Amino acid sequence: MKMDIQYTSERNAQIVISLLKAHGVRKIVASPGMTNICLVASIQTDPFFEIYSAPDERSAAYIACGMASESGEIVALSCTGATASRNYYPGLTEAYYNKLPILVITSSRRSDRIGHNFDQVTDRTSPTNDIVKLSVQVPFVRDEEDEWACVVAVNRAILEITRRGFGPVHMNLETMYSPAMCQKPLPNARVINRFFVGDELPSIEAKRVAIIVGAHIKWSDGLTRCVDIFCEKYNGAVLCDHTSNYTGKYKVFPNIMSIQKKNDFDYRNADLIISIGNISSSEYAMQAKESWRVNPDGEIRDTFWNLTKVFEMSETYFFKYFASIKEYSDEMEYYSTCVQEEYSLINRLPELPFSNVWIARQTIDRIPCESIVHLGIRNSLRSWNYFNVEKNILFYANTGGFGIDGSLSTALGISLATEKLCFCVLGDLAFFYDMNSLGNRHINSKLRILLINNGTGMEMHFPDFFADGVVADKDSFIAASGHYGNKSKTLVRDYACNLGFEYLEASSKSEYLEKLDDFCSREEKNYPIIFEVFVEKMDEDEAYNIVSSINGKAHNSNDYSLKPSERLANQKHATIVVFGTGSFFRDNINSVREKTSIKYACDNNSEKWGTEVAPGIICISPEELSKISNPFVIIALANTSDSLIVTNQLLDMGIKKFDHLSNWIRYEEKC
Ligand SMILES: Cc1ncc(C[n+]2csc(CCOP(=O)(O)OP(=O)(O)O)c2C)c(N)n1
Repeated sequence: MKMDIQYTSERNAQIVISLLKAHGVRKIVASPGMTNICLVASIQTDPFFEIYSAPDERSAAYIACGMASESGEIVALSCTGATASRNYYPGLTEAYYNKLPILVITSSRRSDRIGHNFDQVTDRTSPTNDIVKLSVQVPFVRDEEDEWACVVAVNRAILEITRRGFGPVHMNLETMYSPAMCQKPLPNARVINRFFVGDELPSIEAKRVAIIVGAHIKWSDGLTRCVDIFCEKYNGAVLCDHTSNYTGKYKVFPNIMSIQKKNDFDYRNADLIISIGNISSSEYAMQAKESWRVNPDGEIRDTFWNLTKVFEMSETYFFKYFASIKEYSDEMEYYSTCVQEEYSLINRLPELPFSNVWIARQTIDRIPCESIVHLGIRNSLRSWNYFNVEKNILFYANTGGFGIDGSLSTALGISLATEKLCFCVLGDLAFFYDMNSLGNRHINSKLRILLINNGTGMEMHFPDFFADGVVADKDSFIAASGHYGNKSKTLVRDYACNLGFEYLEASSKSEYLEKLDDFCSREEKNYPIIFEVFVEKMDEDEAYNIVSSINGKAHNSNDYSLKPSERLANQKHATIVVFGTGSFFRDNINSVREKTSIKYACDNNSEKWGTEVAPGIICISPEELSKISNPFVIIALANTSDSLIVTNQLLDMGIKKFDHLSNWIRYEEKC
């Protein structure tokens, strides 16, 4: 007889259970308690698992050691709060030094309660060094980002147990004691796998492959060749910005497209992303279902929220292997589409005001071949990334920490380690932050600094960015305008000249172009140069606006950083459905109607289907809801547990745009 297994409504526990199954973790030693009820109650009826009970946690951990060493399988432990997990220490110490595959799942009420005299809530956020290889938190899921964080953390924890020699790993699973055990079937959580050199590697079925390169050190010719051949065989393209330093045949520069307010370009439609390199300042809004990460560090880094495979190996090994198992294909359709889109947009770019973007456009092709350019965080980096350059220039930016504090020092460091010309482009806040480095006695004549002085931190001014929606006055404290001589014409000049720099200055397009040849000259100079360019922040603003509107305007349909009522305003094209038709719905329906027009109500109770639950509002079934295109669901349930069940139900139906009416009410009460 098929058993009717029901799982907890707590999403984080569902994710743990689903991934235990996906990674083949069957054996569990459970100790008694309250906070692990949701987990244990769910798995005890699932015949996949083989559960043993051990009332004493100290003994449980040693039992797991014995089972793990004899079976060679991963053995999971489950315990509750109080001092339960403390009693795992002796057994885990044994497991750590004997490299036994044990997964410790400690359950707990929410970690926010640690240290506030709540009974049994102990701190498990930093375990002793030699009891586990890794410890992760699996918090209660309240939104999409929590869910993503749980999926990644649980995959990472399970994969770590068998990586680079076995060993115990810990996860702390939060609970809210949800009584509902009505989830069936168990929703699948995204599985991440890791591959090593020598493993049988998976095949690539994707029709279009986007290789996305973050900040990357200089490429070897061998790696460039392997990637280019890979692109020719798999209909691939290399999506990158300057800091990627890729100079091969299949380079696409999508920043000019991805910055568009209306980004409806086909470059986004790759089937697979292969991610290499480090942190990038570029976001391409890809639509790919899946991403793979290739890096010798083998870490789980889910930059695109859809990671399924990590390849712990060199990039060259990876691309060479995949290129070797496939014939050439005639199709380079993906690359040609991307490049056509990129160039057609660049060709439509109108004249810009005198600004960082205008300067980038004028200057990038004038930088001599074989130079090095260091781009300041972040307006300079962004502006220069709109424009591709077909020359051998090496680019750097401090994208590791994104600080504005060390651009000049880093550029100086580069100039000390090369014979090449070194350019540094940066804003005034970044310049003054680090200007003492210009007095360093090792400064040399290879250094050329382009200072774009707009008298403010432009990042905080741009109309589309977060700060704009928050406050009107950004100059006073948000963007730190007016400091450092407030665009003084003499401050930098005198400092630079006194330190032996050649000083150039421009306040208009014509002045800039007049001096650009000198600044970019290939000729060896006797002095380092500072070229200070004074631009107006209004022009910076306008230039950004023009660049980001070449393809027309559009709005963001699902911006989670907005207040609840603002989110509604962004759902103009969605069909609004209220889920739940009980008393909470009846009490609040009028106030919801004041904010938006409701198309339907929906309920799990079949008796309500087809009836008018409020004047003019018909109740539909969840099945009917799943057929509506572009729904936005307002969950009208006061009880957290019920809301959770419906949240899970919607996610399972593929509906990701929803909000909780209770949040709105709380928000309005606060205001
Ligand atoms: C050390 C540090 N402090 C603060 C920030 C936040 N931040 C990012 S960009 C930016 C403004 C930089 O202004 P500026 O250098 O004048 O360049 P602009 O944006 O005006 O071109 C700030 C303050 C940061 N990245 N690093």
